[in-house]
Order: sequence, then C-alpha cells, then structure tokens
Amino acid sequence: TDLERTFLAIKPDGVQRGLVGEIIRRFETKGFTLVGLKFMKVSKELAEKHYDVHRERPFFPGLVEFIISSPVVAMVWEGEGVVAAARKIIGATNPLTAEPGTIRGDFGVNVGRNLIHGSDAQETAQTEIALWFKEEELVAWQPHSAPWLSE
Ligand code: YYY
Ligand code: MG
Repeated sequence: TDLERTFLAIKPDGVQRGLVGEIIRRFETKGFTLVGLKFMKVSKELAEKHYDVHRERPFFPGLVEFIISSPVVAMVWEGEGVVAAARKIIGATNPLTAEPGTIRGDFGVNVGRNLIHGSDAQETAQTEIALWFKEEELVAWQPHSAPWLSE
C-alpha cells in the first residue's frame, strides 16, 4: 500500500469551542494513522510562513492574527490517499456552503472561523510537515488494525 502523510491543524476556534476530540475522532475512525501531534501557541513567524501563499490577500493580516490568538492542535496523519481524503472530510473553505457531514459544514458558519487546516496537495503536505514538525517528533508505527483496514 502507498502511504501518504498530510498536515492538519485544529485552529483556535476548534480548540476554544471544545471540538478537538470530535475533530480527531473523524480521522481516527476513518482509518488514518496519527504520526505526530502537539498542542501549541503559534508564533507570528510560523503563521506567516504557513500562510505565505496568501501574503498579498486582503484577509492575510486577520488570518495570521487569528491563528496566533489562541492555541492550536498541530497534527500529521498517515494513510492511503490521506491528503485528498482529509480535504473531503474537512469540507469547503467557507463553512456556510460546505456540505453537511464535513467538519466545516457541520460546525461552522464563517470563512474566517473554519475550524481546521488541511494540506491541499502531497507536495504542500511535505512542506507543511517540515515547517511544523521536527523529524524526531514524528512517530512511525503500525496500528494493529492495519490488516483489517486494507487488504
Ligand atoms: O485551504 P483552505 O483552508 O480551505 O482555504 P485557503 O483558500 O487556502 O485559505 C486559507 C485560509 O484563509 C482559509 O482556511 C480561511 C482564510 N480565508 C479567509 O479568511 N477569507 C477568504 N476569503 C479566504 C480564505
Ligand atoms: Mg489552503
């Protein structure tokens, strides 16, 4: 099987609203494997690097202020097709139009408070994992359920 990794972060609104367990549960019960997790306040430098592609957008300053305003849960998840699948589980950028059943569709109403970040492609995932985690913070392991999830 072809394992991929993606970077996910529960944003300050997800933490403040007590949705950490609910959000993690969705990736865990889907069958993906947690390989890195930390609860942290984000520095302005890290927030600006993470959202560098949006630097010229009008929402950039507010986005950075929001991400650094309160703790986040930074995570790396592994599995077959996890990058694209996590984006589907997360839902569209604007929670108001995101499909019910997705995290954003179920729990949000505003684009500036959309609960969770997920890498948008395999290459972006590699860059974001390296930006947020040191190699020794990632744990390679085989869940005992692996043969019951994949043939
Ligand atoms: O990848 P995703 O998080 O779904 O959206 P992006 O287009 O990469 O934008 C990153 C981030 O910026 C988004 O999650 C919320 C915020 N944002 C915003 O506040 N207002 C917009 N019009 C677009 C994006
Ligand atoms: Mg994005």
